[in-house]
Amino acid sequence: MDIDCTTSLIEIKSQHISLKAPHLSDKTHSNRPSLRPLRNITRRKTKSKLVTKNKFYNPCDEVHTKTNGTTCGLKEIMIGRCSHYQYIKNGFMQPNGSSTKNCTELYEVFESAVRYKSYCNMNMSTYERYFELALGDLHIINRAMFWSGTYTIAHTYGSNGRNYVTLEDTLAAAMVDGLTWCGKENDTEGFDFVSCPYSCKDNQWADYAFWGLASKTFAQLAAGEIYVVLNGSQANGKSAFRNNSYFRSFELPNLRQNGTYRVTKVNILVLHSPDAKVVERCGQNSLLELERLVQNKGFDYACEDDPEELILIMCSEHWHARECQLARQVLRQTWNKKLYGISNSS
Ligand code: N1C
Repeated sequence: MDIDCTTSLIEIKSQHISLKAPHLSDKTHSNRPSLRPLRNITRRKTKSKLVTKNKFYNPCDEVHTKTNGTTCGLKEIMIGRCSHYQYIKNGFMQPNGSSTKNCTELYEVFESAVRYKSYCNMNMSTYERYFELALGDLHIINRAMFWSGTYTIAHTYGSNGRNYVTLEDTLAAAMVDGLTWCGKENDTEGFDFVSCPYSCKDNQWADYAFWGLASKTFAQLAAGEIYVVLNGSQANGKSAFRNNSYFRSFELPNLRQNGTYRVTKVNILVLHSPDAKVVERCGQNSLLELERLVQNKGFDYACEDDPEELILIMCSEHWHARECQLARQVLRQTWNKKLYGISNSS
């Protein structure tokens, strides 16, 4: 299955690259661990009811209970999301001729990888069959979008796969995005619904078993020109292209260098938040290192600071930022001209 630029609803020009949002690094719906030494893992926890570890108490007896463990109704949610995905995305994510997935089978493959298994025994091959089945025949041509430190804007601009395709727009990730799960040995349910470990001190790969492989697989599906949205105004001395990022650890190393579906060009978009300090621009510091790595892999490299579309999206949510004031006035005048034929009416 190919997701080609021809299926895109907008025209994509490689020299003009686009994205969204003022809060560049906001993340939502994530239970993914950050790529840090394990003791520093800062996985987001959902607000939960206090649930005690009582052998006979099943927190999921109450509908919609949120715990620190496996999401109640995991199976139903995953199968429901899968069916919904195939219904909704048919057309632009799954062009004619692509195979429809059997959602129950997909869930069962996922479940067999994790149920009754100890979380800390997971590794980067645990979910291989799941990704193979969910994404095996997919190629994302000229539309794959990677990001680091720019979750919100990248997803807004990507527009749920209509413009660009992020990892979360793929079936394999969409089925579990924002959910939590962990297996439990010697248990009737085979899942721990009370609490999941946040890290495994003897096996850091357990923490990346799913999302590490998801990122790696997504990178292997990307073909042609790809887009990477980076944050050039990171706080706390963080660089735009930083060590320990998923992008650097799992995605960049796995971009295809050969074959029909190889990556040809890497388009970097560096964003600077309105009202925030500029920390790095194209051609500076960590972006130089990125350029070197990309070229060593034989890909063309382009870097653009703040493409206009992205400035507009950033300003749309930050109208009051100093940098957006003038743009706002000019837009008002232009629209007035369009509406009334004059540029200065209020
Ligand atoms: O570490 P990052 O960025 O470089 O990871 C981003 C990179 C993207 O291109 C995605 O394909 O890796 C993938 N990815 C996600 O899709 C994702 N959704 C939510 C990686 N991490 C993801 N998260 C959460 O954001 C997770 O908790 C992880 O630790 C952060 C990483 O975000 P980042 O530093 O902005």
